[in-house]
Amino acid sequence: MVWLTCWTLRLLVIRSEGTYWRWTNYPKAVALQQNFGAPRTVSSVKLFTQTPTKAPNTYFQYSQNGLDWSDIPGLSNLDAGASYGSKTYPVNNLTAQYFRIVVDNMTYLSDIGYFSDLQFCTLATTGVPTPPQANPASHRLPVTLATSQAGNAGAVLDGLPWTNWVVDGRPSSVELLLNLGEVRNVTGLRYFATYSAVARHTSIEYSTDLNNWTIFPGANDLNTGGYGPNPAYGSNLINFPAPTAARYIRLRITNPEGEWALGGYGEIDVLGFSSQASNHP
Ligand SMILES: [Ca+2]
Repeated sequence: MVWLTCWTLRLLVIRSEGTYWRWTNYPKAVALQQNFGAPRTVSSVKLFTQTPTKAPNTYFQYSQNGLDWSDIPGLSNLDAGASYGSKTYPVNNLTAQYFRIVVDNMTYLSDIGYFSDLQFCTLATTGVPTPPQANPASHRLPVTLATSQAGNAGAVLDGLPWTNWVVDGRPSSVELLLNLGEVRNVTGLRYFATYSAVARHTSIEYSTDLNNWTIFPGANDLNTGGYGPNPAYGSNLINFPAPTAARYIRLRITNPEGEWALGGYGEIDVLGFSSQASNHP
C-alpha cells in the first residue's frame, strides 16, 4: 500500500503582507526548489494562485542533481496566473530527487508570481529516477556577454526594459554581439524595443566561431526598432524556422536613411535549448 502525501514548499514573503511568493522590480526569472533528499515519485502538483497573479511563462521541472533541469511533460510554459484559486496539475508518476517551479519573466513585467501554496504530492515510495527529456522545449538561454562598438550593450541584459542600447551620431551601421558562452540550439529571439531609436534594417546572424556568419532564415532586413515607421515598441518575439547550433548571435543594423540613432533594445533574450536540459535563472 502507498500513501499520497503532499509536501508544501516554504513560501517566501517578498514585499507583501501574508505568505505569498511574489517578486518585484523586474526579475529576469525566479525559481523555488525542493530537494527531497532521495528520489521521490510525484503524481501531481498543486498550486494556489492569488489574484492578480502575473506568471505567463511558468514551468514545473525536475532534476536528479539539482543542476540539469527538464520540464515535467505537459507542465511547460503555462500561464499559471490565468485563474484564481487552487489548481491541480497531473504528473505521470515522475521520479526525481529535485523539483522546482520557475517563473520566467519573458514579457518584462515589473511584478511576477503571487502564489500562496505549492505542493508536490508524492507516493510514499522510492522509484527509478526518470531520465532527462530527449527533446527539451525552448527556454530563455543564459547570455554571458553583450558587446558593441558603441553604446551601453550591457543594458540589454540587466532586466530593466527602459535601460537600452542606443548608438547615436548618425552611424552608417552598428552591431550588437551576444555571447551564449557555449554552442546551443537557438530557436528564436525575444526583445523589448524602446522609443529611443530606430532599427529599420536589421539582420540577425549566428556563428559558432566569430568568423563565419549566417543570417537566420527570414531574419534579413527586419524592422525591429521601437520608433520610426511601423514601430515594434514593446515586447517582441521572433521564432526561427528550425533549431540552429550557435554560440554567438549578432544583430546588425544598417542606416541607409541616415537616421540619428540606431538600436533602442531595452532587453534581448535568446531562446533555445542545450543538448541535455534547460536552466532558467
Ligand atoms: Ca535593460
